[in-house]
Amino acid sequence: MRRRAFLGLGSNLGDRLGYLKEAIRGLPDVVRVSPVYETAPVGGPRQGPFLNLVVELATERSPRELLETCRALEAAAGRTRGVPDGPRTLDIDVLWIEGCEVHDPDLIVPHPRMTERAFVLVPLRDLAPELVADTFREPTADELTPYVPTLSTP
Ligand code: GSY
Repeated sequence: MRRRAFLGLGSNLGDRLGYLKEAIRGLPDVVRVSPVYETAPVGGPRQGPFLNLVVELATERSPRELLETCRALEAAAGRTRGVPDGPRTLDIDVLWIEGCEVHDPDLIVPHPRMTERAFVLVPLRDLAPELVADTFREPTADELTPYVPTLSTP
């Protein structure tokens, strides 16, 4: 059965837009891509700004298959796992999959921190306003203020 699913993508190292574009090319079953936002880093050491976006899929892949695809794309982008929450060429998180809940040590769906993160909620709301309003929470006016989509489209 094809399910609606959302992935959150971010990059703050090297050719940020290039890494995001390459990842989108490598993802299966893409339906739509949100605008790209340049966002201040949340957590971790001092580091440069991220480019963030959300991708919608209509997919038959399982949550674990999606996680494996995300990890493979991160590795292909040269992602290294050094400093916790440090700068990265590519980060892909499985955010939400229609009708699915997963509570594994290495995979929790819906993503447990997504409602704390305006860099997820804002582009997700662009694609699925009803899902954000009904299932998660609307970003506040203060959170929305710095969120101006960049001119770049992946
Ligand atoms: O969890 C995703 C990686 N990440 C990000 C991000 O993608 N965007 C912003 N703005 N801050 C972040 N901090 C971390 S960790």
